[in-house]
Amino acid sequence: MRNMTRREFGKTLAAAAVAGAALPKFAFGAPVAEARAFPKGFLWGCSTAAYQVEGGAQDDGRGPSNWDIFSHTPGKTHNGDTGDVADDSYHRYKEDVQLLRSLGVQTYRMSISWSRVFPNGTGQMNAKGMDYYNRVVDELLANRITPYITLFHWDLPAALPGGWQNRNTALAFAEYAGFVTRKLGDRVNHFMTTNEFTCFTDLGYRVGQFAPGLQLPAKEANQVRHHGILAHGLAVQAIRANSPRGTQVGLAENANVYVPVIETPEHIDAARRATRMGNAPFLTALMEGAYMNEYLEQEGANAPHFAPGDFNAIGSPLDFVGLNIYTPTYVRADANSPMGYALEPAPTSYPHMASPWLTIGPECIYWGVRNVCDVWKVPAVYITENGTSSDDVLTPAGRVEDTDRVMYLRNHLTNLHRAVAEGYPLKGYFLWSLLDNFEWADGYSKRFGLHYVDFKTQKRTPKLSAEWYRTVVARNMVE
Ligand code: GBH
Repeated sequence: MRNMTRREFGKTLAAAAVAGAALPKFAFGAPVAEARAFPKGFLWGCSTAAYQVEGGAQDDGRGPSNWDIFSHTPGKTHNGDTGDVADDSYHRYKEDVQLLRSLGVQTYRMSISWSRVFPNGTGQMNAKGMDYYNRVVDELLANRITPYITLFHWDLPAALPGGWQNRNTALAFAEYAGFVTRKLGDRVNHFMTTNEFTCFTDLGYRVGQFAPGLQLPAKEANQVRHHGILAHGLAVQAIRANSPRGTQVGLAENANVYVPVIETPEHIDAARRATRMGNAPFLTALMEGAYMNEYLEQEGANAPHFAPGDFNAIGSPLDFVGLNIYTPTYVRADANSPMGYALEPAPTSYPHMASPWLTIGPECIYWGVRNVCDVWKVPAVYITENGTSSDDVLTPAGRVEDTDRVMYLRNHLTNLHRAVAEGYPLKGYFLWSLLDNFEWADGYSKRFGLHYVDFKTQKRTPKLSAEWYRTVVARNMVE
């Protein structure tokens, strides 16, 4: 190195000082790895559910479920669509595992069709049905993808008398859960009992929009809710009794997510109160091992009946809570209301995604995690579903440019990162969904997949969002 004159040396120092003051720490536009990096070991995955993807409705001895019957009843689903064929994953699961592999995800959340394993719900087991899940699990593991299994994602064996109106259905569920964990527990370490209580209880039995399509009075509908959470609790016990030590048990719940209208202590407090009361029949009851007095008072003579001991099961400690998060509910402090909060309904101008119910508010994914952790101190949380429908168009060139889905996901993951940065015990994220599939009452009219499915040919085409998600997973970071 040549010697510098004093003057040159002085100039260099001055320049460095100026640069130090004026330049940002990182160059503009360059990715900052630390900024939105998820922790090492964070699990990225995709989610599906049996009735929405499998098809093979009558194959190998599967019994009918309430959704087979409901979807085959005229007027119940969009266009009379059914899950008879769906994505035909019953026959194409190997191809679907390769889609997961090409995304680079570490995990896959799938559900089991109860009536494939027990065609009548109880009694005689169907070995061929169980074998299918053995094959899927083995295929996933051979591809180094960890299965997370939901035992009940709404498809209830039709043979069970009275469905969820009958308390015995909860007992039957526990038996089935114990059986499946005995069969898969050597290879599957994570089980979720039920998916979204409100959908298979209230929407099925009170509102009637989902199977079995009943509109029961409040007293009976509240009893259905109770049987739902009892089923969960008894299943937790059955899974623990029938699986190796270390098996992790949780559920997937679409808890109402309350977002403070302004992030100030009073509104944050309101969001916490709303989290307890707004989830009183379900998550609150599980987490606290009791119904809130306010819930019982509110329901009065219509409050559910419960047997002594029910809450021993219902309040069983969980290893994790899975949250399905799509939309926010805004809440504010309100000193005039008995519970100290008031909900803010969305103005008519509030924007939404392709499904009208899917109002946009990406901060909900952060508040969902935060509220649940702050209120109940849960040991671990997963986002077990998050995603959106889009009016996807397959171009002649074979592309789907779903920029709206990418927008939705990017905003949610950015907000989810905040939960990670603040130290909440978030372990993983499952995107809904791997594939376009049978969207319940909306039939095939709403597409939620990272892969476009041509339902005539069953051809899968990765969308722009698949490419985007692959990049997120590879970098373990949202840009
Ligand atoms: C999840 O439900 C489900 O777990 C999954 O199976 C489903 O495919 C996915 O979301 C996408 O919908 O039509 O206005 O009456 C999310 C919670 C509850 C949202 C029922 C739609 C119907 C609203 N869902 N709700 S409306």
